Amino acid sequence: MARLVIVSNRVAVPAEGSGAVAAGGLAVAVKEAFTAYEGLWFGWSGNIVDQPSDEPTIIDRDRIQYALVDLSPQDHREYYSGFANRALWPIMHYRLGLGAFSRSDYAGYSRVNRFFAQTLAGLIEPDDIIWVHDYHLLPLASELRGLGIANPIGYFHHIPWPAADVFNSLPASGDLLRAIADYDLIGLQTEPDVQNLTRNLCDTLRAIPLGAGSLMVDGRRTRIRSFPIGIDVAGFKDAAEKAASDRTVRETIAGLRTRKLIIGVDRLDYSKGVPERMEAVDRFLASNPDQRGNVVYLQIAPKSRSDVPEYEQLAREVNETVGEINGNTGDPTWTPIQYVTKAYARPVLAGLYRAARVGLVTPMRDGMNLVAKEYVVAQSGDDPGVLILSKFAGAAQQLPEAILVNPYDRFEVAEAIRTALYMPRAERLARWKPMVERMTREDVDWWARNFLSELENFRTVEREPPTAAAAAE
Ligand code: GDG
Repeated sequence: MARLVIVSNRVAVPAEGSGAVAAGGLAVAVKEAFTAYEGLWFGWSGNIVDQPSDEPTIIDRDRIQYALVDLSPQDHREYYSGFANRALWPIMHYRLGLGAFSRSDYAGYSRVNRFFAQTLAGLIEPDDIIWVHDYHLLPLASELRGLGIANPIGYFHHIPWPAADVFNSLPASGDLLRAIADYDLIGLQTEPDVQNLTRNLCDTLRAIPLGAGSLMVDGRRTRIRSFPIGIDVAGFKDAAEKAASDRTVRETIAGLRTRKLIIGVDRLDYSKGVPERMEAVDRFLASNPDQRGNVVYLQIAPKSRSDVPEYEQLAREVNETVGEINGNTGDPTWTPIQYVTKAYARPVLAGLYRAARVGLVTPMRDGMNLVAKEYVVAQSGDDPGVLILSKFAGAAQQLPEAILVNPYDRFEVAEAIRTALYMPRAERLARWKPMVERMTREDVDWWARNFLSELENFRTVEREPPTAAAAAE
């Protein structure tokens, strides 16, 4: 059996004896990817220690080998909280005003990528294929190539790839564009993202298009394609069906009485548009006074990246917005917004999605957005709810039957809530059916197989020799 090496910033090692990988987006995806391969998963352990060892900690569990490295406080601050989450994340999500670039953070980002490459290189065998995940590791292939690693290396970018003018506002953008071309295969979530990166490589680095997504960049051939990530449809559907017996789900439904439930589920991140969505719900209640007391909006938003100042600020803003709306609009018998920052177990989440008449998924930008897909899959086929989805989420490309909205326009979102609540069953069914069918066909397994079969092709492809110009550099 060939070996697949997965590399991600954070590695989720399952508890001993659990027999499964930890739940959560990347962990589920990785599990699918490993079904056809022997697996090694390399990345950060989550531990911050004063003197990280150069030797990874190796853990063997359920057919997968985990190789974990620790980070120093400085690494964590500069590479993770700094460059990855205060410079790359906002820029990739079109939030130029929130981008905080610092040279020392960028130096830390480059240093940790080099450290990952040096530690990983010793574990690579000649027949391995390597699949790197996400924006923390853009320069990893370039570092590995510098150490003589010639194996096929693919990269999947989970977040949006912005238009060239936005990306190029990042002071390190030129270096990062050159580095990314060292991957054999670059996977993005959507076709517009593919066009953004391709155009940028062509305009900025004079890359030459070779057809079918392949490009020659600085004498190296790379391929850029969209691979929209899917979810574990069978598992999620099953959890949603069984969740009716769960206590939290039962009590939430009982507490609603005749009220209709509108649900939002997001990591507390400014890209997800949580305060903007609350303002839209407020607008809806203001212009539909007959609905006061008849709907409840439940927002589940587990805290995330709390050591990054922009996230702290967001948490405060959301608290204030919730307080203001509930204070101004609610009464002793009815609280319009129920807001919780604790994380719920996946089966509970699935049951709550199923109980909700409206799924409100309105990120300002999102690479894909798995919540939109989970909401669709969790619905009952007899009486499905309605998905309201931001047109700036990658998921909108695969879910055009949702009510698509501009999340910046709270009047439009308020109107969509009204449409969703009054939508007749026949229309709800007509919209839901094609979506659930597409999600079932294009699930996480489909995504992983597509990416890996494409990456496998690079085993056999003769790498293009460098052009004379590139060799002379
Ligand atoms: C990145 C990209 C892309 C949320 N609250 C709870 C909980 N969640 C789960 C959801 C969903 C996941 O977290 C969030 O996934 P998203 O796709 O919505 O967003 P990101 O975390 O930003 O993910 C995104 C994704 O990567 C995959 O490529 O789609 O665009 O930004 O699965 O259900 N899970 C549990 N309890 C919670 O309270 N168990």
